[in-house]
Amino acid sequence: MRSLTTILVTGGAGFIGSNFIHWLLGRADFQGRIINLDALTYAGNLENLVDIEARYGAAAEETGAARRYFFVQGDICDRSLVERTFSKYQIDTVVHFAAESHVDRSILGPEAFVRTNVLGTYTLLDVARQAWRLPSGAMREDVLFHHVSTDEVFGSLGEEGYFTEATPYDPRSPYSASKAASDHLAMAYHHTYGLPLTLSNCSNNYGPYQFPEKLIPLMILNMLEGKPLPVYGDGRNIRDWLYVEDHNEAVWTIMQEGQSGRTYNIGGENEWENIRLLERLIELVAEEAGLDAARLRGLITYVKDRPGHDRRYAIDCSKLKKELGWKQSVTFDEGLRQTVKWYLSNPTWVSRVRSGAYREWIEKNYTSR
Ligand code: NAD
Ligand code: TDX
Repeated sequence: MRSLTTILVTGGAGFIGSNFIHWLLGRADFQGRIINLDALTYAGNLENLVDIEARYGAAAEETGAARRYFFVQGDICDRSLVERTFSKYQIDTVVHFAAESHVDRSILGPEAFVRTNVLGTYTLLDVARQAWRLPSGAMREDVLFHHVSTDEVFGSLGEEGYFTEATPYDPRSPYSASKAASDHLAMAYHHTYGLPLTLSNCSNNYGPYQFPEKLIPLMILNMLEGKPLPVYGDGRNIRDWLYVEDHNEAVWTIMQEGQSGRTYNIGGENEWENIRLLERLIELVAEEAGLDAARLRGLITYVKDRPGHDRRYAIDCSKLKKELGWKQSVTFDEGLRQTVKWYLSNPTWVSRVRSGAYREWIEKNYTSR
């Protein structure tokens, strides 16, 4: 029986990780503790977690409640820090989100991707293997390492077909190659050392707190600022979109009930050509922000294609649905509208993230370490 009570969340200050922490601590049936280990790269933002810190962090102790949220600033490649964190908090579960995650950056500078995604994942796996070994040499059975990965490891689809758990890996960008390597290491630690481990490969996420270098938040903010909307190539590449809360619910379902040593595909069953998605987003932003849709459409600018740009991703997630009973709960229209509203109602977050000024804000406002 998995313990799932003292959870090391890596990359918890990023987009999906911070949504995961909100989502899990908001569940009445989870009474455990979360330790968020994050290096606070450009993509990590503690402002995403201010309410969590206030409610479950050091401030909670002052009111006599048990502290359930801890933040550790550090690099997953730093072995001694990872070891200290395991030992100090007696970690029984890891959910590993930390990564360099943006394909365009991986094309410009692959080294950080190899370092964090490959070496960082190796470091976490190896520390977990040592920390969770019993004096008898056997591995504890109440522990779990959940490795979060992407559909991009499978490569690119043509007009037909879907990625299943049996699709051979065929990564085509430095980002997806580094994630593929991390997936192989994770599975190797399960097979070789018996590390209790589950792995998920998810399609494109969207929702609050996403750094505005990714398609949806970039386009929303550029519309609000009247800037060009850069569409790569012919705009007809296809992505399968999933609301971030649905991803997190799937991850938690797998952590609770997934079989150790198995991988699970998570997807939206919601394929959109980039240009069609942009047209829908324009309608929503125009409605929600009171802007003129025709003027926004005039901002669409076709630009040079991303090198090695994968044509189509589409996930077959029937195994997760059938075996573990998960399903998507947020429609694309609802999720996109909620996302647009979130960016509209958080102008301060947006301006700090756009200017990089949130770091000064953290220094001034964030006291608990
Ligand atoms: P993100 O870039 O928003 O956040 C990454 C977080 O990891 C940041 O908080 C950053 O500070 C932290 N980090 C980076 N390097 C680190 C290091 N060396 N040590 C410690 N922390 C470090 O990423 P995201 O979009 O939230 O993605 C999270 C995970 O989900 C990644 O593993 C990604 O591959 C995977 N994924 C993302 C998507 C998506 O659409 N965003 C889809 C499928 C899978
Ligand atoms: O300005 C843009 N113009 C554009 O046409 C950007 C930023 C993107 N695009 C296109 C490229 C892709 O076809 O939009 C699509 C989505 O691009 P991204 O948001 O960069 O996502 P993608 O490359 O599909 O990867 C995402 O999904 C899988 C995440 O960034 C990964 O972390 C995740 O693993």
